[in-house]
Amino acid sequence: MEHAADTTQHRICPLCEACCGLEIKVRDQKVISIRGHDADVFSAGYICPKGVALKDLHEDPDRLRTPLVKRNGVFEKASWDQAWAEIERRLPPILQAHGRNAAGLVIGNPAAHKIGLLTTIPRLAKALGTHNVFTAATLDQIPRHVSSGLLFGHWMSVPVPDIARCELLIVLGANPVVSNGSMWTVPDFRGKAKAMQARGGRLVVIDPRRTETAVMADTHHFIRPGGDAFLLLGMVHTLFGENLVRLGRMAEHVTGVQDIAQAVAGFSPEAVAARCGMDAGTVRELARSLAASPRASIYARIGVCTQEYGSLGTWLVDVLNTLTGHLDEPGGAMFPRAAAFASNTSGKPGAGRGVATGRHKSRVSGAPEVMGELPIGCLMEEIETPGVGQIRALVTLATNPVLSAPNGARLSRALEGLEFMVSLDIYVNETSRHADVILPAPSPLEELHYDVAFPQFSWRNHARYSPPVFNRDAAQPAEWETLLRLAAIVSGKHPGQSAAEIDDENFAEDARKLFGDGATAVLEATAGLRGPDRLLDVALRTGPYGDQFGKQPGGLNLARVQASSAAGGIDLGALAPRIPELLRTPSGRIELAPATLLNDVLRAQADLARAPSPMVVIGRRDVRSNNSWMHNLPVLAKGPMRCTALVHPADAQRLGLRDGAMARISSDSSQGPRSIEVQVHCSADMMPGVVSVPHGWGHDQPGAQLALAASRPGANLNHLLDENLRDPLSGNAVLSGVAVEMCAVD
Ligand SMILES: Nc1nc2c(c(=O)[nH]1)N[C@H]1C(S)=C(S)[C@@H](COP(=O)(O)OP(=O)(O)OC[C@H]3O[C@@H](n4cnc5c(=O)[nH]c(N)nc54)[C@H](O)[C@@H]3O)O[C@H]1N2
Ligand SMILES: Nc1nc2c(c(=O)[nH]1)N[C@H]1C(S)=C(S)[C@@H](COP(=O)(O)OP(=O)(O)OC[C@H]3O[C@@H](n4cnc5c(=O)[nH]c(N)nc54)[C@H](O)[C@@H]3O)O[C@H]1N2
Ligand code: SF4
Ligand SMILES: [Mo]
Repeated sequence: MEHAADTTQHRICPLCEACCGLEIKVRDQKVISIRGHDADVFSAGYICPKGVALKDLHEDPDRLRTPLVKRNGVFEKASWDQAWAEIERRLPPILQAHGRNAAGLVIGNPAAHKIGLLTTIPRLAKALGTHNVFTAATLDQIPRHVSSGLLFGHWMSVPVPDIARCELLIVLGANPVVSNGSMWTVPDFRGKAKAMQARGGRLVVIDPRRTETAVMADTHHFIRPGGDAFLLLGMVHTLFGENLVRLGRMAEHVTGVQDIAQAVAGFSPEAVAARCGMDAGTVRELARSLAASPRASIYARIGVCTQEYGSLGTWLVDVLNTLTGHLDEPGGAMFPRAAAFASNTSGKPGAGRGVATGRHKSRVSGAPEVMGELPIGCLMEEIETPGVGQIRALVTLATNPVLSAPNGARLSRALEGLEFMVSLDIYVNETSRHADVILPAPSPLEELHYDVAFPQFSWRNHARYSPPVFNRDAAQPAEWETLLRLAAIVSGKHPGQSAAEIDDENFAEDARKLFGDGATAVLEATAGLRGPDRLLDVALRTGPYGDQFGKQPGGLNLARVQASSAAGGIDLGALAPRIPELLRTPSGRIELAPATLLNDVLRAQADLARAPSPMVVIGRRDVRSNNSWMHNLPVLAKGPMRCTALVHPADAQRLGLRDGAMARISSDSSQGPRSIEVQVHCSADMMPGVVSVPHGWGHDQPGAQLALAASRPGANLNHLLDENLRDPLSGNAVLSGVAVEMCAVD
């Protein structure tokens, strides 16, 4: 029933990369309904069940409303002043005694969705001054950044399929019907793919499981997990072998094509067939169809990144799109042009410094830094191993590596050995339970929203902003304020200053650096703004569509984007070609054949004949789940158990597994054997020899405060995986294609 006092608020969903526009009805400070915002220029009313669950998240009794301080091993509710006092008492002395690297910083996935975190984390990281920075990127997409950085000169220059115009889309190791897209912001993938099919286009899916995306595809091929780089090498080989290379407009912008021709010489479709579990004819056909379609692209995601050859595979996808003339072409793989915060729209167009990796290395294993971070698999050894630079104090922001990363049991033990740990989180989860102080983040409905990262990967250009739906409790700071206070404590600067004062000082200093004599005018033009709003205003105004502080009347600024919220934001048009302007490589070209990747082809060559394991495990996502943290929300948690092991009926029969009964899955990692028990579901959608188990479960750990999740904990896939297995180029964890054994539980 409509009510006179109801108000309608518009809000971008902060939960996944699709960034859907929501319409939220509010009465008496309560959410009454959440639906898709039909007028949203970008998502046009699309929504998934997780968006609706924002109501449950906001109301979740387990969500933290006050800081917690652990005393004698037990969390006690504390005031913000008490929490800050505890941090001040315990954290700086550790850094003073042992140096900056004694601190570790771990950043999780939700940070990517929060402007307050993304714009302020660099300040905290600088204040900490540690090399020991870890993020969920090394469980996820860092290989994607490696290829982008090396080829195009910036980590965030990611080509995405131009789905509105393409006629052939090959999807490799991604399930966008369920995940709603990743490193590709594409709400309602299904609707867009259907529209492509209706205009005669084709969707091809390559996945060890006949996924929800594969089901709607025109063609689905199974692939042996971990075999993608080999399939792709075979495809590149075919392009050269059959004279199908057509660089088109890219010809004058690319270097290294001949090096690639030489590097792939040993990877004929026949040579790679066994390694990727596909026949040579299919490999060849895939290459031919990509080459023959005028508007086509190949897109790969997490299934390809979370492998031993994660960087190689991701790079080869870019190589294939380039060699077939689909890079930067309408209907192909194109680069979005974000309205704010994109490094590939700032500085001098067409060339730059490029990227570097390995500027420092992890202390224990010597793993190279990539994008300023170390592989999260190295976190435990850095805490456990004595010596100079040992991590003794840890700051975690919106993360749950105890469930999300391999071997959480070892990580839990390591965390217990820390001298001090502080977490910024909304829950006492399996990771933050180990903290000495937990600082609560507000409910997402209590924060303003503008996506910093995802417009850089979006299917169409847009600018959208949401104000907070609710006011915060008077004592509850915004996340950016919490981070600035934390940064002040560890740097010893700004004693006694409020977050607002610190922000004003920081901004004035940055404005002087950035605008020189123009700083005063910028300060005046943004007076009245603070925190992320002020940074956003500057980013929009100086961005590619900006008003340039009045020089481009009619251009974007914060006020204009804010004013468009009820109308569903501002549409900035279809993707348009950006090469060479986008490039930031030293040569000003697409450096298509970086030495590190050519070397990695040699590693693959040496590994070409590796025999298959009889049974390997892969992951799975479910629409009603989000990594490790939405299992406490009633609207999502209801219904059948989602943490199940899918196996092919023939495997079940061979192994004596019964549908619906429990099975033990065991692995033999570098740290010894480990096993979990999961309910079996027989499914002909699985490739024989492959078992699929979702990640993010295992909520049976003592001390976590997630009552509903604990009532159906599920098993932790990552307990089986090996923290020491990773793609050496990017540091990304190997989460897919790991050898396991299965047997029935008596
Ligand atoms: N085996 C396997 N493991 C995987 C994956 C896989 O495919 N297979 N996927 C990996 C991927 S892609 C990712 S991104 C990682 C994710 O792993 P993580 O980044 O470690 O985190 P999440 O499981 O998403 O948990 C995030 C935590 O942030 C908290 N949180 C939620 N919202 C907010 C907020 O607004 N502010 C703050 N401060 N905290 C908040 C929640 O309490 C939650 O516990 O998991 C990875 N792990
Ligand atoms: N509902 C829901 N949505 C989410 C998330 C969630 O947890 N739940 N997580 C979000 C996050 S953090 C991310 S990063 C994105 C990820 O988004 P996607 O990359 O689309 O993720 P997945 O759905 O895990 O799809 C990976 C696919 O790779 C397949 N696969 C596994 N191993 C291999 C292999 O070796 N080769 C090939 N070719 N395929 C393989 C799997 O079967 C699976 O279908 O999803 C986001 N969206
Ligand atoms: S698809 Fe993602 S962004 Fe859209 S409503 Fe669902 S969780 Fe939110
Ligand atoms: Mo992710």
